[in-house]
Amino acid sequence: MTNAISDDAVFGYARERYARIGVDVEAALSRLAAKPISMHCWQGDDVQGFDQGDNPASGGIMTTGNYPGRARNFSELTADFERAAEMVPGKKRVNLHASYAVFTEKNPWHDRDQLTYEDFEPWVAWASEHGYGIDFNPTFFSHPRVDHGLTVSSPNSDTRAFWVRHGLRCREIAERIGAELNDKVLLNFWIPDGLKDTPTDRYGLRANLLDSLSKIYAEDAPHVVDAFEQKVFGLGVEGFTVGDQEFYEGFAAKRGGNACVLLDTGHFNPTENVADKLSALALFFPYLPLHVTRPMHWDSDHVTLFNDDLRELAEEIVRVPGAWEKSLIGMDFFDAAINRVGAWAVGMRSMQKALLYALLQPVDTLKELQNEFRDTQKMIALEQLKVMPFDIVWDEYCRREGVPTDGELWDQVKAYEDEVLSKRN
Ligand code: RNT
Ligand code: ZN
Repeated sequence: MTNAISDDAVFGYARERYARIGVDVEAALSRLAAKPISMHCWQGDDVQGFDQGDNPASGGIMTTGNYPGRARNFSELTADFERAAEMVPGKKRVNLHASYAVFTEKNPWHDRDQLTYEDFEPWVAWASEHGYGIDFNPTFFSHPRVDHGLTVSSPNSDTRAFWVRHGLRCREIAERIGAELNDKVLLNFWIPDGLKDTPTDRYGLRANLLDSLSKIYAEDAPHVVDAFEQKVFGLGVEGFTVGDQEFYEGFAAKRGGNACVLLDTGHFNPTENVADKLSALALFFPYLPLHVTRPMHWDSDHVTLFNDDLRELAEEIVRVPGAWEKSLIGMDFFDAAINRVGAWAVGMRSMQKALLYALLQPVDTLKELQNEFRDTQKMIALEQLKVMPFDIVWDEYCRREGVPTDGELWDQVKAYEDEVLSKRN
């Protein structure tokens, strides 16, 4: 079937509609194409990693579902990642976890407190080849040395020391990756430490955490952005979380330099608005790292979708002065119940969509309406934005970026499933 109206003509119409409300579509498209989004390696293998055998993730998190085709090693995971990335417009980074150290015959397995840069060299070579920047995370979960749900905050000094060494090694590795790539690496600490039931000594555990972090962060690491990710609770540790928002904001603010807090959109109480937090943090911190996910009732890490929460987050990234540059956007979902490559693509594309939606707004006018107390007019303007011809601009962006439009996506996902994923068992 041939189209009665060319894609160019359709796009020209949409561009004109946006111009009439004061939005420069071309400027929005070029801005978006230059903003990297960090794609998490762990969607491809259900957060299992390579260092603990074939064991499901544990330590406060869980992946559910058993769709066929999980990536089982470095070559499968990188192949799947590439296939998903080819279906996502815009710039990509890769977000790695320490549990994805690549062990070979020449570089046999060693534990997490002994990791070195060499364990990640295959990732660095692969990422450089594809032009991806790298972000990094220590892995304080899915490991036998997690003791009663605790690592660096444990009352047991051996346990603490093991995990302090892990933190130190990861910071060295991140610093080296940044130096090799001449880039800044986001090093994000999510420490799941907590208790199943009501604590009787909160202070003691938090003092241990502070002592351990002080050791891990004693040195400067100029290529690293040091981020801390709090959480309300984890599975099996519902009673208490050692590293909460107050702890990490205090720690990061006091340390200064590149230290900051990372907001995971699934880690707050359900009625808290994560988007609302950006403008406050932007006034105090040099970076705004994010884990974008879709919680359902709990931190379920469903695939991120183009919904109201995501749009509001993207609007803050665009509206808060400096937040476009300060935001380090990373994705953090893992669904094992659907095609994992499709999940990756949809989640990443949703983030891109939300940023585009936010960029296609007359930001200065909207601010003026608020500041001049023209509230009814503001309401009408926001309602109009919801029905603008957004899909046409999105399709054009996909075409320019050489990736499938939404209408073409499933066929590509299905072809990879048939050719590659369905042959794994
Ligand atoms: C867990 C945190 C954490 C992990 C990843 C694997 O609740 O969100 O960021 O999901 O590091
Ligand atoms: Zn997270």
